Formats: sequence, C-alpha cells, structure tokens
Amino acid sequence: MNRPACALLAAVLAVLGGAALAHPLPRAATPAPNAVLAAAPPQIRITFSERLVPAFSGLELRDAAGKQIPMGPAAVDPNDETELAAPVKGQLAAGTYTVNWRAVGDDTHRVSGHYSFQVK
Ligand SMILES: [Cu+2]
Repeated sequence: MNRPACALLAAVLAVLGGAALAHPLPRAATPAPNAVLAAAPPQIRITFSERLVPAFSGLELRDAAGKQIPMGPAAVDPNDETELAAPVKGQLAAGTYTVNWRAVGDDTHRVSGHYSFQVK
C-alpha cells in the first residue's frame, strides 16, 4: 500500500476505533517523558505498540544545545520486538535531554518522535 493510502486507511480505522493498521507508537519509556532524574539513566528504553523492524528503528539522545550524546548502539530486543533500547555511556551533566526515536513497523512506514527528560 502506498503511503497516502495507508495514512488514509489508518485514519479511517482510527475513527472507527480500530487499531489494526496502527503504526508503532510509544506506549512507555524509561526514563519517562518529563522525568527529573538525580543521575544519568543506564539506558533509554521505549516500548512500542507493535513490533519493530530492527534495521530501520533507532534512537538518539541530544542535550539542550542539540549536541548528540554518545551512546551504545540502539537495538530492538530480540525477545520482545516492541522494545527499543540503547545504553547511556557514563554520566550526563545537569540539564534537559531529548530522545529522538524512529520506528518502522511491519508496513515499512517510518514514524518518529521525541520526548525530553531532565537530569538534576
Ligand atoms: Cu503505514
């Protein structure tokens, strides 16, 4: 299905209350959106509404200035393909950080988003 047709069908299904053709969307994240942490989290982990295609899904972390924070490789959990995670290396200075994620589900369409958390 091409992208406009898929988007239209998804919209129609959403109106009908169905989620059969939903794209992967975050259901939960660690750290949580808007969390205020005392120290750097050991990893960033996002649980999606459906399984992801590992090769095309990932995340990155940026500080308030937009500088990318070095992390270990982002990977989809082989035991639960709805989980996308990446290890955080070392400490993070106090400040606000943004997680940018991208996710591709079974229909190969890419969705992306972001959320922020804070380190005190
Ligand atoms: Cu789609």
